[in-house]
Amino acid sequence: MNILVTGGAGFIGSNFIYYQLEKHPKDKIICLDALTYAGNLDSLKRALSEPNVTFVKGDIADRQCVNTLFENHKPDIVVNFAAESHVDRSIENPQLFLQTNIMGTQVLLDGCRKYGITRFHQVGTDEVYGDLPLDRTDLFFTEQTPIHTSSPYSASKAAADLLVLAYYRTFKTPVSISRCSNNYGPYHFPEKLIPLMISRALHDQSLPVYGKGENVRDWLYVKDHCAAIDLVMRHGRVGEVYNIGGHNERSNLEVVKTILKELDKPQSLITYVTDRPGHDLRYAIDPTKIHDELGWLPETSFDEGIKKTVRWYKENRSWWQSILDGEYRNYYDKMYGDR
Ligand code: NAD
Ligand code: TDX
Repeated sequence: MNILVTGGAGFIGSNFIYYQLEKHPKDKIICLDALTYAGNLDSLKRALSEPNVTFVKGDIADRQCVNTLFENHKPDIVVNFAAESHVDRSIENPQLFLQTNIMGTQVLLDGCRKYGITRFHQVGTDEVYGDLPLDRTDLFFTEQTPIHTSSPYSASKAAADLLVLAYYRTFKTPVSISRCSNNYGPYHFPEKLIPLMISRALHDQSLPVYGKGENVRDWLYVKDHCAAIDLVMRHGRVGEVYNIGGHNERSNLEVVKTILKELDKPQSLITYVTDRPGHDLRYAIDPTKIHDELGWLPETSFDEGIKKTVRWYKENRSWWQSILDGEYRNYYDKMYGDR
């Protein structure tokens, strides 16, 4: 089987490639990635030495590049991780999110139509459902929850999901979509909450918590997400959406305090900064469908996963330090300088 993994040099995509190599060593993997600020070939070092992994640098919105890739590599399955993924950046520059997340998805879908595939799998997000109130812990996102987006990022991901479903209905393209809650684990870019807090705490720098730190996210260890995507793209029903989450809800403040405890650093590092505009209050996934249909269950509890993650960041300092020393530093100063 030939599997085209777009965005494979990013956080979840790189973890997914390692998961595939372990679980399906006979399959051939072609990684298409534009290597934006978030793409990092260092994350794929071990994978790229495998004979069944090919890397192609290119943009999913570049039709010529995508068509050539289909002609050369004849993928059976296309799994689309490539995206602009950071909510704060989408508030600064929505246009890029529309270009990559919507137009890019459309170009890939056209490639699938033109050349034929057995499955196009779209890696989606729970953010398309908007948010839930903090005081209604009985409520969860199901696949029937209406789309109700808050940020340019989530709006672009929702538009992409709708396009994917439109290609299924109109052109019978064999698609599936998964919508996952917040991931964490190795190779997570240090602009996102957990790696940002770990890397800053290791430098004894202040930890910028938005608002009062009360917002709740439903955390899933990245390997559990990779296992779920693998099941859906191979065995999930065509035309269906599957929610993925492990019932690990934590407030941001709880997460930051857990990290500080793990690192034996003082809580005085916590600094409350101006809230994110439009900040979603609470995400919480109901994963009943993927469990009942495909038998998926997460293997890693939050307590275990956060320990593993903190250890990984301590042991792989050069991976994130080189990011912090580069262009990213200007972004951090711009984002947090006047907050
Ligand atoms: P990431 O930002 O770490 O990685 C994105 C990757 O896509 C990078 O390697 C980047 O270079 C590449 N890319 C960006 N634009 C591209 C383009 N035009 N053409 C080709 N490659 C391009 O993101 P991530 O956190 O790994 O997220 C992967 C996917 O999972 C995204 O679609 C995201 O919406 C979704 N998702 C993420 C989470 C999460 O918690 N991180 C949760 C649910 C869903
Ligand atoms: O400095 C920070 N301080 C802070 O309090 C940052 C970067 C974040 N936060 C808060 C905002 C959120 O409530 O932490 C929470 C998590 O923030 P992010 O790591 O930016 O993630 P989020 O906005 O929840 O989106 C993530 O999960 C869903 C991914 O980035 C998306 O790609 C995915 O779809």
